[in-house]
Amino acid sequence: MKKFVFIVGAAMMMAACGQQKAVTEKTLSEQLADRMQNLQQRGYMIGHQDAPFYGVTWDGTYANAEPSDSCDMLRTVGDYPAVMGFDLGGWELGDAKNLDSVPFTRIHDELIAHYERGGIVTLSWHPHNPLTGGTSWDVSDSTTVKSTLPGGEQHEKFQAWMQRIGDFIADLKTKDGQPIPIIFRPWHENNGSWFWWGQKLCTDEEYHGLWNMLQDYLRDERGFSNLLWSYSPNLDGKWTEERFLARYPGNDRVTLIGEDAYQWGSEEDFKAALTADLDYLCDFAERNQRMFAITECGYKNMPDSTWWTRVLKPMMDSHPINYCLLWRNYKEEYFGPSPELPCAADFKKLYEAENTLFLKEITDNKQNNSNE
Ligand code: BMA
Repeated sequence: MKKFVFIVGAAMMMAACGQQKAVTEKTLSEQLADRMQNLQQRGYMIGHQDAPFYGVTWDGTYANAEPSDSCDMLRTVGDYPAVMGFDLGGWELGDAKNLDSVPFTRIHDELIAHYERGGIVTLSWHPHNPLTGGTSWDVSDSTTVKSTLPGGEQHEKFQAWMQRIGDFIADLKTKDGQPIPIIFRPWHENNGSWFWWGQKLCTDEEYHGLWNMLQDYLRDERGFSNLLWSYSPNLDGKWTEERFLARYPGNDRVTLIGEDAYQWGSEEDFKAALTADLDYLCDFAERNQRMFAITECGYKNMPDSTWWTRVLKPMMDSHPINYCLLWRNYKEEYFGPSPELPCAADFKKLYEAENTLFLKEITDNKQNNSNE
């Protein structure tokens, strides 16, 4: 059993009583930000993408699957991830299943279920290429972003896509009809050039145009004050302030700065790049009073059974990060733990560490900070 820092909890309860009025006036996304900041005083949360749908040895995506309790993290350590990630790719076309074959009805239900069990939820979006009809990864035409902007040939189509995304978000409500606070993370990994909104696929102005168009629509036109906006480029290794700022949407548009960081090559290269990026981005976040998270992470098919505590954990321990979301587990490509894998014992060590937060450790805190 882990020890909790009761002093922090007591201080937060006192603060919550003293500021009852201020707290009730905050939007759902501001309340979520407060909760995340409070949690960060205890450590960082661990998350997992698509946790309730499939895993290394099981698949619950079939048509009439029951809401699942087969989550690989739960099977490995006996607790759910604190943060669960879900993806909307395909919804823009009206598909019944997302790009990873998960029925949208299940995404809707499991996102709500995780929030209702006290967890934190995040949505990403891998939309199709509106110009070519290909996937997010279709980078064959560098005018795609431009085509979605006002005056562009795909602008009308893209507006319809945004409307569909808005309709999905509007449906994410608790049983008593309350909207769910969601970390929303569009247009990610934009410093790479593998998505149609990537570095070489649009100018800085076009990228800002794309970001602002989506945000202005969802936040202002549709009025979704439950979305906490996350800007999350990819592992870079050589950020400069000038280059980071060139596509940063701005403090008025971003609450959480993130980075997607996978080890693809050598351990040495990964450590050097991530350490450099965490040094820079955590400092940027602090200077700008934003939060920071590793918004996607992993080492594909985990070839190293001690990676969690030997490689990743020391870098997270030495930087002020809010959470780390491991990417999805499925049988051909997995980034999280599973009891059958050699890395399971090491993941249990990560779980046992005092500064790593899973669902059970964040749910008491939720009660201290909620308005209900
Ligand atoms: C990528 C891979 C793909 C997947 C996509 C969206 O990183 O995992 O297989 O389709 O994310 O989830």
